[in-house]
Amino acid sequence: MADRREGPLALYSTSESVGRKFVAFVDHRRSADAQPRQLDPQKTKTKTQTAMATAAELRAAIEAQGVPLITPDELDAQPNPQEAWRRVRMAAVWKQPKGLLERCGPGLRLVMSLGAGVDFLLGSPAVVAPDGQVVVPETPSLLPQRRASNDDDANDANHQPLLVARIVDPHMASRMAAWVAWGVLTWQRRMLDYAECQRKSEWAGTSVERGHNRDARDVRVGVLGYGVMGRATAALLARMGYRVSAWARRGRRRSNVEEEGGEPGIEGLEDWGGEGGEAAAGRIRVRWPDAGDDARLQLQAFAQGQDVLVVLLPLTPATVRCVDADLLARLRPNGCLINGARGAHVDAPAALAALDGGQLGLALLDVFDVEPLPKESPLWRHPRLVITPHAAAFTELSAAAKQVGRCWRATVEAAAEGVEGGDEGGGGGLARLLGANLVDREAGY
Ligand code: OXD
Repeated sequence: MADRREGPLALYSTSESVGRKFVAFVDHRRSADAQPRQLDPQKTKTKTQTAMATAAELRAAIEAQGVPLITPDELDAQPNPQEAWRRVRMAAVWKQPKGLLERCGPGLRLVMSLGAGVDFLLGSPAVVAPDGQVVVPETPSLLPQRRASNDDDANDANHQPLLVARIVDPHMASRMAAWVAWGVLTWQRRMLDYAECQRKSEWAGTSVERGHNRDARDVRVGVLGYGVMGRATAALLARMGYRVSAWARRGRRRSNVEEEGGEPGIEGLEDWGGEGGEAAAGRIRVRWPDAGDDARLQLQAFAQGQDVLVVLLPLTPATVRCVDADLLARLRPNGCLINGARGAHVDAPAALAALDGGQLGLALLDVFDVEPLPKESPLWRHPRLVITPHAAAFTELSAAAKQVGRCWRATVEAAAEGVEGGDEGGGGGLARLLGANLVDREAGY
């Protein structure tokens, strides 16, 4: 058990399943060794073998970055637990138990998600699962925006911003893009039909007998969400020749685009900072809602006539259940739905009905209201539904650990320099130091 007598601390709390989200590059000759495996972050780039990490390996990799991680139990076992909790400056968490962060003292400046999503931190509305059960997100913490810097004096001037950060892994984005492309191809090239024929050892007299090849240039793909994942995915699909549009939740100024709120922008991809900084050949039509009009109507207009709808949005109160029967009805018949974001984006019974009625020819889902997907869920069994277990895009362990290390150093540095508060970003110097890892709490990502 860690015995930490002085200095700032980083609270570490994860759900049991945290390791499942990460892959580590390991020397396969040693992977059968005792647990935890020896993962040398310096060597990870030279190995081609990947393996699922364990929670212990994640912790070890973060500690190797110099982050003084400490679990709640270890904090409670300190000689002076109350004082130890007050020394927590940052919390690195994944689906932490409810009420945990509230135990930290006012010195807590940063809560960092050990994943790409932060909905479990910012709170998302309860949703109704396909079986009618109301699902309340595991940890609707609803982190306060600001915390008093002094327990006895909670006046505004003494309130410090509580910032939220997340992991941003470009490899994760390209993994997501590949998973989506696989789904689009599975639908476009009718792989489920062929697989069924193969099972029956029969082509003749089946639906594929007079099949034709549909070209990518005839397929319209709408990507909902134009963040790190959405951009990588749209770029890959555009390179593959699909007619790609993207739905951004708000306009963003990029170096090569003139953005007019609400106007459809045509964006070249030169600004895409994906892996290798490669410029893509295709063009992507990017739209976002005009503040003046009903965003829902505009989303419906975006979905109208698409063949494939890909969901890569953050989960916020504004996006929960955004894919419902009405939106699916806007697609061209026999369309395709792909969800790599959160289960709560999609009204699953509506998706099942659309599959039954032929409005959808295929749905590919990686995320569900309840994970792991309960055995009794009808989503296991529909013949036109392909499911994966939140496995579309794992995070690379060493990249995640380095980012946690960087954010930790930023937190300590900002505290030492007294540059935490003050400016319009609400986080002052720390917000700047966090860079791409910083979450815009209002936007929800
Ligand atoms: C993840 C996430 O990182 O879903 O896997 O947020």
